[in-house]
Amino acid sequence: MLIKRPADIRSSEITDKKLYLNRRDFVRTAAGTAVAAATGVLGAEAFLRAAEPAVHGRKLANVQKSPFSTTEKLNTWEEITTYNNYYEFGTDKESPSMLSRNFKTEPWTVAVDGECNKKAVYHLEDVLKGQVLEDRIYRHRCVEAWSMVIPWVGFPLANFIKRCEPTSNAKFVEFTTMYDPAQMPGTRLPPAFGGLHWPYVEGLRMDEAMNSLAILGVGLYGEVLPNQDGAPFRLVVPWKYGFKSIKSIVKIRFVMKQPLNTWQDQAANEYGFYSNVNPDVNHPRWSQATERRIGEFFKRKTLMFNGYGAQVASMYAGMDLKKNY
Ligand SMILES: Nc1nc2c(c(=O)[nH]1)N[C@H]1C(S)=C(S)[C@@H](COP(=O)(O)O)O[C@H]1N2
Ligand SMILES: [Mo]
Repeated sequence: MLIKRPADIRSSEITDKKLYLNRRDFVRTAAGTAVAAATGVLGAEAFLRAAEPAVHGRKLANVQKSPFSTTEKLNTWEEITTYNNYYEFGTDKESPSMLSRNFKTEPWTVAVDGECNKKAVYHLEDVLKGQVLEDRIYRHRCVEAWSMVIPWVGFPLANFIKRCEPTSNAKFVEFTTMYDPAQMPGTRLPPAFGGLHWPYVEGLRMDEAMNSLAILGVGLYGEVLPNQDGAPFRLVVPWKYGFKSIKSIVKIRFVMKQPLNTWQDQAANEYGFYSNVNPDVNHPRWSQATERRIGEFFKRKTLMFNGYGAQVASMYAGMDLKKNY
């Protein structure tokens, strides 16, 4: 995600991961005071050490295959765990792999609130109880015009929503990420250094949340989620830009009004509520027509709804997707 960029960067270069607050470039080009400030906040580790793939975690048992999986070539464990967007652990792609290592994800609770009958604070084990875990190999398209293919493990969000018994007033679902400055150095960054308004919030319209493609992800490559990928559980909505797939969820709230999601709040001219992948609606500062699959050299054409139109396009029939971006 890119909020600011130096005026001399051409938009065609925007997707180059080295350009935005990358440790090396940052150290090379930023004023000394900025480096000192950010080093103080994020820790010298963020600048001195290289990204490290996640150590392997617990295997998840009885994972079923999903008919919704793509057969495209998977991105590697190393790619998926060293190239992350997770601003709570730094604004560049490598920091989350380094700075989230000691993030505590057990025990974990999630508060269910708002327009539903089963308001409660649930232990994650109870959220998972009775859920059939599935392998869901999905394309993952970031608004910064890169993509990956990720073998998630998760279960349909709809299954959990039904258990919460939303009332007829529930028109949207709002999700909130953990906010813990003691554990999340990125949340201590002032906005001038890329910090966001915390906590990170995302939302889906009720029918989107109930769509069978939307899952709560608890793992990847058959193992529990690494911290940098949103442990212990996160949303995965593959027809939308990556930022909709909120990580480390601590609250799920059923609401009547469309939630103000973090990136819209941050830059309403650049990010909307729907954020469906759409090659015809460019970001104001760069094109969405193509994408770079991490690990590939040539760019690919971006597909409408990230290639998931057959499952999701009908939800937007009659909507102007250029206005509702
Ligand atoms: N809480 C939180 N969730 C987040 C983000 C974030 O910064 N904070 N970044 C989003 C963005 S922009 C993307 S592309 C995906 C990246 O997921 P991945 O690192 O598992 O590939 O996470 C999304 N979820
Ligand atoms: Mo993203």
